[in-house]
Order: sequence, then structure tokens, then C-alpha cells
Amino acid sequence: MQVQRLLLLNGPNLNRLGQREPETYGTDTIEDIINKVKEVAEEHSFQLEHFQSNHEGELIDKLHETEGEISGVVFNPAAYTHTSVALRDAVASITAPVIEVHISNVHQREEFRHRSMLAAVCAGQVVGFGTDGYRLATLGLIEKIIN
Ligand code: DHK
Repeated sequence: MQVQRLLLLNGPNLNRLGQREPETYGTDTIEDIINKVKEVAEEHSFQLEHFQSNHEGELIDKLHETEGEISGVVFNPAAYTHTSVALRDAVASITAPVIEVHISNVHQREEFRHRSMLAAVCAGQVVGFGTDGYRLATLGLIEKIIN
């Protein structure tokens, strides 16, 4: 049997984690997050692929490429969460379940961060648990895939 794969997908400015507004996003770098998610994935016999981009089209292409290849996606669309109909449509177009993650509690922040364009087409959402949210989202995603 082939090993199932998960995709960890990170949107704009998340390559700056560790240096970027640590009071809001903590001090973990994107490498720290990849390592934590990889650990959870491998504990459950899944392989992990990671992709980060600051460009909407590249994120859309990566979502399309999951078809037939990836069993589930943990996705922090970052600022595109609040603006991107194109990313919403990309998530809706694929068969793999997608869990939306936000490091900060977006509901305690500016009004424009309260709305997610993607939430309605995602299988679940994890918000406000800091970078640990990625680990929690991965566990939830694996549960959905195997059950
Ligand atoms: C990350 C961002 O870059 C923001 O644009 C979102 C999200 C919140 C987060 O909390 O992970 O509004």
C-alpha cells in the first residue's frame, strides 16, 4: 500500500514567522512548525509535504496539484483568508479535505479579520491556539481521513 501524503500549505508573510510581530504570532519559525507537523504526520504513518508562497496563484496551483496525490491539507491562507474568492474556489474544487488554521485569534483582532472567505468550504477551522494550532489541525485532519 502507498503511503498517504498530507500537504502543509502556508500563505503570505508566514515565511517571516519568528521575526514577524512575535507578540501576535509567537517566536516559532516556519521550520519549527514544519517539524512539529511532520512529527504528528509520521507518528500516524503519513508523509508530509510543505509549501509556502506569498503569491495567490502559486497557492491555487498547489491546491490543484493535490488532486489524486494528497489525502488532506492543513492551510493557513494568512491575509488571503479575508479577501480571496479565488482561493475559496480552489479549495472547493479539490476532493482532499482542507483544515483552515490561524495562529492568532482573528476574532479578537480587527473587524476585517473576522470574516473568512474560505471557512465555508473547509472541513474545519482551528483558530487562536498559537502555532500549536497546526499540530491540532493535523490531528483533526488525520481523524477525518481515517474515519
Ligand atoms: C495570519 C496572517 O498573516 C493574517 O493576515 C491573518 C493569520 C491571521 C494567523 O493568525 O495565522 O489575519
